[in-house]
Amino acid sequence: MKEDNLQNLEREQFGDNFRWGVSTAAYQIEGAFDADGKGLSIWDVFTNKRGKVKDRHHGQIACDFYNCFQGDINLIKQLNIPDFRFSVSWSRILPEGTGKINQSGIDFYKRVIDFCLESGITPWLTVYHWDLPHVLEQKGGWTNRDVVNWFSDFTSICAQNFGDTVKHWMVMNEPSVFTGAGYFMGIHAPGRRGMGNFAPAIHHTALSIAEGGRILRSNLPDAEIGTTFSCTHIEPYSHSSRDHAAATRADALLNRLFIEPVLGLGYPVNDLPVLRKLEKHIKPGDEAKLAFDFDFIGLQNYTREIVKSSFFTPYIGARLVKAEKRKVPITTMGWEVYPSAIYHILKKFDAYPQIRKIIITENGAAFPDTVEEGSVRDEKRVKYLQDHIAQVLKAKQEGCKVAGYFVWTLTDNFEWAEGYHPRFGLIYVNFETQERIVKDSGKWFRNFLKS
Ligand code: IFM
Repeated sequence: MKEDNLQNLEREQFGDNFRWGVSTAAYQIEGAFDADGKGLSIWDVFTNKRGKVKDRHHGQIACDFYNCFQGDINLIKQLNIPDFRFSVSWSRILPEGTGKINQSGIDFYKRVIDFCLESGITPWLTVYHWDLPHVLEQKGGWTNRDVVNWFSDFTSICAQNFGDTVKHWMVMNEPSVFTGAGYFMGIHAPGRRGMGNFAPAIHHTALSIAEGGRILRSNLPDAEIGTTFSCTHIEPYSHSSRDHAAATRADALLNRLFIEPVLGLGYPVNDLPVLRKLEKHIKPGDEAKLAFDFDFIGLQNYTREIVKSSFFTPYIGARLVKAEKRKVPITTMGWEVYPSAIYHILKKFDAYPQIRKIIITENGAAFPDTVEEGSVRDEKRVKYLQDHIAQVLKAKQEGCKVAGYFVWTLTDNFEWAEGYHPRFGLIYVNFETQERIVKDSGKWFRNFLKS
């Protein structure tokens, strides 16, 4: 898209029905980790271990959204953002993972939802954003097939308690990240490693996504039901057939592993033969159970990756060529700033006839923001958002079935293994005082949404 088109970027170009929002997740913002009967989650336990999270940061207080939610929802309103995506903490609702409901947990989310509705903001609820109850991890977590039943019960409880007021649902957030980082690489909670953990975690998560969809649909026939996936635009390092094959394997792992089973296409075993290791966890009848016809698919894109063949990388035979080494512009996360990635991802998934509607459920960037004279002049983030929204518009104008865009994220928050260092928010948070300052990016988004 040309620069002059960018200057003219206006909300109206997307049409009246296009959804605009901001996304968050319970553990990253709520704090109040043991308040009012909440049980521990795997992130409460993981952050307590030495060497897991930078500077031993944790989410015990985070943005104190548990106590500050009214102020934060007021800020969403001030920024003219119509839709608010948040997740519910499983261990706040079911401290033991299953069984007895903690009514205070239910009441908290009801207060959040009601306050959104009173403020004219539409709530979008994610059932699971990575914070499994610790007691369930002690029983094997996502490697134990019983998790499908535990998750189903939790999903039913959410549907029954919040379904009368919440009309937009997402079953899970980025399954490839929490299974890959948490059960293969050990860099996210619960910190497990290896294929012996990863393979069952993949299959039980995939079954739970589809089952969660079925439970929400049967309880809430009028609700719009989706689930979200992380997607990275992948390019081979060179024209060599080895690098092309490596890029195909990386694409199967990072982009197709969870989406294709949901769409009824099964796991991408042909392009990623190591997925044969899932076979011993697949029971008769499972293949059909993996599919569910979601109303929308949430795609979350931040960057692209360049992939090189690597004989020494087990299972996948491919490695990512770090953006830092490629001398390209990067964010605090070390991710390349490459706006057309979101366009390529939209085109890629638009080509699947099984997908009815796409929503960009996350996109955003972390940069090293500073407060000067009470302001945060984050022009890199303003440009990042403008350039990415322009790419979404380009895809939409070419007929892509994209129907919404949510910024990651509202306030600076706990960025998992990176702690509080990366700041992704439209709103700056002073974590000592909990003061909020709307950044220039927040002001830009407010004006864009008003237009
Ligand atoms: O903070 C995360 C979020 O929890 C899931 N998607 C990517 C974001 C940025 O890393």
